[in-house]
Amino acid sequence: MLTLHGFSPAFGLPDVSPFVIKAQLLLKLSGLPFEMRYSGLKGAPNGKLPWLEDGAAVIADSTRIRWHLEQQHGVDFSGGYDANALAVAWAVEKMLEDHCYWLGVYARWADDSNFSSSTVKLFRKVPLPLRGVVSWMVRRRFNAALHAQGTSRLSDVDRARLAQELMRSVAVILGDKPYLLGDTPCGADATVFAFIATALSPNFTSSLRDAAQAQPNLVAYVARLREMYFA
Ligand SMILES: N[C@@H](CCC(=O)N[C@@H](CS)C(=O)NCC(=O)O)C(=O)O
Repeated sequence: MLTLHGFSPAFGLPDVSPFVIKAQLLLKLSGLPFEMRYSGLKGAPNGKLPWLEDGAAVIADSTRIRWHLEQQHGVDFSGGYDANALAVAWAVEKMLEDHCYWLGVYARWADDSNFSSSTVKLFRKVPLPLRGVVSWMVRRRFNAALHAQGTSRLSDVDRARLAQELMRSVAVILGDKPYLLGDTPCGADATVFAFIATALSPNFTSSLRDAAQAQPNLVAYVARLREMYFA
């Protein structure tokens, strides 16, 4: 049995982490039986989630999980598309993981109003006397990462513009197709769903959410895949 380790469902999403949602959807697309375990970061081989247990094998990182499913279980995530289409899909995936991700982290951790109305709920299981200090420490770590990566050094106007360009690009590539590249899903659909669904979470007010909401085909895509895979 395959076991996928994640954080937990939250904010109307299958998981707090878009990378966990991506891995979850890859497993669903693979058709292989698997179970979810919400074990937190304890035991995570590289200190991050998701990670997968497959018998004695331990695989950290959502992209490595995909490669593992392809190499060890013969899963074909190409959807039968050609090399040009798959190159576009790979670029979209990495734009979402390395760019959209940080705009989302900014909305959750740097924005005071979102933090105090929603993000702070992630700490509800921490005993009360420690809750304030633990949430402060985790927030400080995310804000340091946002500073190092650069997203928090931009103005609100620039972040909004980046969010709009990003969502517009994905929306143009998706067009009116049911999946990113056509009539059948490919591996990149797991990433597109995970990151656009996360951006659309109603719990966080942000220019990222506004930019996603401004693209009706992205909103419809997320609703469709949610109904098909996470109903
Ligand atoms: N490249 C990794 C990224 C995973 C990742 O960044 N996970 C975050 C949650 S979204 C995490 O576990 N962070 C915990 C930490 O940094 O302490 C993947 O694709 O799985």
